[in-house]
Amino acid sequence: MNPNTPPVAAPEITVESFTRAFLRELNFGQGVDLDRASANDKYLALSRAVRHYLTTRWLETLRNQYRDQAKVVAYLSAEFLLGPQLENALLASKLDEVARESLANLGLDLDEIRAVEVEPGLGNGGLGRLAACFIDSLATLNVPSIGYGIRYEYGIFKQTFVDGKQVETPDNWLRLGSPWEIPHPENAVEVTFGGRTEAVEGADGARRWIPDWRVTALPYNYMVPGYHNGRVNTLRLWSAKATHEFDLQIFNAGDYAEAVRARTFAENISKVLYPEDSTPQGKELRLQQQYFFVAASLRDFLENVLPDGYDLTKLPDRITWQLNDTHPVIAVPELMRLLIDEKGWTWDDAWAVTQKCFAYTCHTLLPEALEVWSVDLLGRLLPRHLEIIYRINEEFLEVVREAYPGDELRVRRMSIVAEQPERAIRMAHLATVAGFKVNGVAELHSQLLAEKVLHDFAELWPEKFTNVTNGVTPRRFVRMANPGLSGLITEAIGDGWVTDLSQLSRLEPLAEDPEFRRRFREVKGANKRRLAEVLAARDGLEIAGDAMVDAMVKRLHEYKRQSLKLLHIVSMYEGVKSGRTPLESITPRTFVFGAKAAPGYVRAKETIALINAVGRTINEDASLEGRLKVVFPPNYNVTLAEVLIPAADLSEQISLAGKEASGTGNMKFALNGALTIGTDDGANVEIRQLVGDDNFFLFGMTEPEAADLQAKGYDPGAYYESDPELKAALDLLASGAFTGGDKGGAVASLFASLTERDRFMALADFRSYVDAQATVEEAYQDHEEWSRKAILNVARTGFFSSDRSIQDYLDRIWRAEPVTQNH
Ligand code: B1H
Repeated sequence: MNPNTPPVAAPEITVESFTRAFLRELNFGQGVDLDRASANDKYLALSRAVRHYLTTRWLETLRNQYRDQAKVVAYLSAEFLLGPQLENALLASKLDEVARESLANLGLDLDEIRAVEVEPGLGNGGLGRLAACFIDSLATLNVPSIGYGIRYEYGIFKQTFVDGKQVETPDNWLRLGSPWEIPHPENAVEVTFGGRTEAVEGADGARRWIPDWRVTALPYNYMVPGYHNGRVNTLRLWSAKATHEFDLQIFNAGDYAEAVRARTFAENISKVLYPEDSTPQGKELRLQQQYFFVAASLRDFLENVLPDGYDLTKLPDRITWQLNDTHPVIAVPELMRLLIDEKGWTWDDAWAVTQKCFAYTCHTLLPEALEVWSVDLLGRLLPRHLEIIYRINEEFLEVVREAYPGDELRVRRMSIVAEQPERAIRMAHLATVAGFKVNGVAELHSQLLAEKVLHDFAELWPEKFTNVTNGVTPRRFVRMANPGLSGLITEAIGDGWVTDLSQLSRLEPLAEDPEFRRRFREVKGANKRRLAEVLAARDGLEIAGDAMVDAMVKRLHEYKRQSLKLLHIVSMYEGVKSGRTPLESITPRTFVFGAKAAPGYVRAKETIALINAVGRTINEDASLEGRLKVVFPPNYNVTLAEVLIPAADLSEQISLAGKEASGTGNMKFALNGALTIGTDDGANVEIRQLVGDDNFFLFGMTEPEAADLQAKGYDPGAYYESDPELKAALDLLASGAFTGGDKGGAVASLFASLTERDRFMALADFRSYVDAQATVEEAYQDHEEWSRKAILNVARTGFFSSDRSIQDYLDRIWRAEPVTQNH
């Protein structure tokens, strides 16, 4: 890039110029007149017009970045769950009002056009959404950074229900065109796979890798605008293309069909996101995806971001590669390979630099979620990397042996190479050995990481371990999702909170102001009516506009315990039906579920079917007079979250203590004025500490209590026998009352799992959960007091901004400086 290119002037922001820009895109970009334009035409034209306004800033950011050569944070993540882009771009570029007015002048409605957007679902859940919040905050905090990931052609599957059972269909999100991406074929790089290695004479550690197949990684750039600060960072997502070699083969080999098959094979790499949240499957294609995007990203940084001839011994001054879980950890041996085999460095020099370039974020505590690659597979796909990992391990184990002479048991525990049940590479160990920092995602999680999952490593290198509690972007999840509340807050304390969420604490005195509480309730009420409208239009679901909204939205997983929520609902229902609970005593409540199950996760799918079955029975039971309602809109995604969360009164965060690493939905709900009913798990612990015990409904075992019970031997039958309400609820479920008399299938299977061998001990927490729910009922009766608590939740949870998380990463891990844009 020529740094002397004169900057392009930013287009003027006026209603007239915006209208012209929009019409130009409609006429010349889409080739249609306004009267003939489809909704999608308008959406694409509007998006491109907005994009143009941001592009000037983008080019400027890139130019400054090149000039300043500042340290860059590269966030390597297999998932970025971005959510809809248009509104965020409008907000960041201050175009929201202008666009609305200019469209209105043309007789168009901005919200109608926005509704056309299909969100890029390039992530599974919390981990992918966290990456999206982080790049938003990095841009807003003026940190030079790049997100690197995969441009999956199909994102997370679309969920539908057929007879209440989950059915997955492909998410063809690119079908109608994606106005937010710009392909850069000139920056394509090749990534190779397979083959063998051979010796290179006289080299220290170097080997030659003779791969046997290759693909082209084609980058697509996405803009990541900071909020009102003139910075636009880049998210670079890679798409796999067959190389020209494949085309030549078509002619040379004469086997046309085989050549086309090979093309398809290569392009499969970025075809689809693996829909597993928390439980990675050791599939070959997944390892291909991981190496594909990581190899392309490292090469891109070294060749396109660094200036020609950059002295790579200074690499740690220019970059931190943040590893979002173990998915990109193959980057470690890849950097070693580049330095040793391609640049001719010695092993020791390469290792010295590599160790300073990577930091690792762990997102889990579940042993089954820790990624492991069989040596057989890794050696077949990446033979050179396997050799490098072996040598890293050898040298590492020497360090261990030196620190703990004679402790071979420890050596085996810590080894990067597992021997049982098959020889395999433990990616979390590799990341911990190579990373200069390892962090968990909430206080409790980081503590348990150091005490349990990575205990030996924390003992050896205590200074390596740190915590960065997760956060969420206040732009998307408050400012955009909840315009009513945002207006109320801004009126009270000004709009500085959007980029400094700690200012929400200034709302605290207003919790005591009856007028403010009234207006707060008014906003909540309007948000509920908006939710009711969306659910009616989207799914034909009907909910009351004024009932308590009790929401449990997150991936379906046993450890999150949707089944415990279900038992509570069944128990309430059973109470009314058996006459134990007078109907009039029940506060009208709408239970809202949102959850996708991994397609191969049978128990999770059975739970979905049962929730739908119970919901149907309750919703159709006229004797309840509509006081209880259960809705499960299919295909919960970011778009729906933005409507649901602002409408919620109660946030369900009920995982078994010690299992949920952090949670981020919990933060979004609290910030939007829902009270939490939750266990002492993940970031719930910090939420409760901040909002105070009076404003949080705590229940269940603590982590040490749960660990204790597990160790002593958990006997669910004892709970079933000794708690008549629990027994009645379980028996009602087992009787087939919700499943048309069917006592087998999902009913029998869930019953057995809860009463015989539940790893997540739902029955042990049932009593305390149901009691806490009774407290909720009581508290909700007192509207004034409930609003007070809800406002205090908002005022006291400013800590959970992802801006704060990013500042913590900067202080504790990256040591990179923000670079101010002159705008
Ligand atoms: C989280 C994952 C995850 N932890 C494997 N681990 C995946 C693991 O494709 N896979 O194989 C995908 C995702 N996701 C979540 O991360 C935690 O469960 C949450 O507690 C946490 O809030 C979130 C962000 O840190």
